[in-house]
Amino acid sequence: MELWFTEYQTPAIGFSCKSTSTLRTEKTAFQDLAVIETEQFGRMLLLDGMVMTTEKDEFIYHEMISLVACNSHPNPENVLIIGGGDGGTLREVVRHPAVKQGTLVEIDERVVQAARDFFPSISCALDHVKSKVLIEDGIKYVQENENCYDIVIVDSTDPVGPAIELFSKSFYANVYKLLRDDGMLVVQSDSPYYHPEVVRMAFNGIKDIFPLTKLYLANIPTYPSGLWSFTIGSKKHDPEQPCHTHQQGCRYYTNKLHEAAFQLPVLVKQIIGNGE
Ligand code: AG3
Repeated sequence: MELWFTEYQTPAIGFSCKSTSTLRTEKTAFQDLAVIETEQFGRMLLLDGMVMTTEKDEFIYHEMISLVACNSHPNPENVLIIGGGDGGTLREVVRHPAVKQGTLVEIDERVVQAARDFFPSISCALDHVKSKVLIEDGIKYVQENENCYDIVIVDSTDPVGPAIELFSKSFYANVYKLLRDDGMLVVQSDSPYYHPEVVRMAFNGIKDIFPLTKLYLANIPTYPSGLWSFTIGSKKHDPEQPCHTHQQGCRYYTNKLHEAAFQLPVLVKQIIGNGE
């Protein structure tokens, strides 16, 4: 018998994968968590029925959410990741030669545990000497700290469930205070095809707080529509221009692609009002 998992990416479209086994299903204090084995993408982590990451294509998202900011900030010594409990973003951050410490603040300890149990290639840097892992509410964490990070990366789920507030203006304003004078904020800002309203909300929310705001894209096969957006708010440095050449070991990111990722199709420019 064939077993298939489907993420309903919108009420009108589903993305299905043939699954060979189910490794874990549980209700955590925050969400439904599942780990399944798929034929096409290897192991897949699901939260509330949405694909978070897979063994085969995780590198695209994790390199792109981490290295664009780390390579365009001249001195990215202290980097904070909100969410991202699987550890993939942290792995890319601590691999960067200029980073001295990567701090991960994940609200759901069970996500970290699932990553440790089933995704060794993604979670491998959770115990790295440059890593610090805190099981805490990221929203509270940004309220309570000030002026201490060079980069903040929000590696959240879509804006449903515990992540809704991570897309709010008050959250972005608290991140602004948490960043040093030349800091940068990066968020995953959803699919321009299926959720233009989320792209717009993230972009406009960040633009209201940060002097420089830019959107960039990556192709991620297991995320809705495959075309995924990220938004960067910067206090000073232009995120489009890499000043570090770090790209060793990458399978998606290159310095040239870094600049190209900011070249937006007309339909995406229209969503964010030309970015002006
Ligand atoms: N964070 C972004 C997941 C968004 C995917 N959305 C969806 N499948 N509807 C993933 C965490 C990876 N570290």
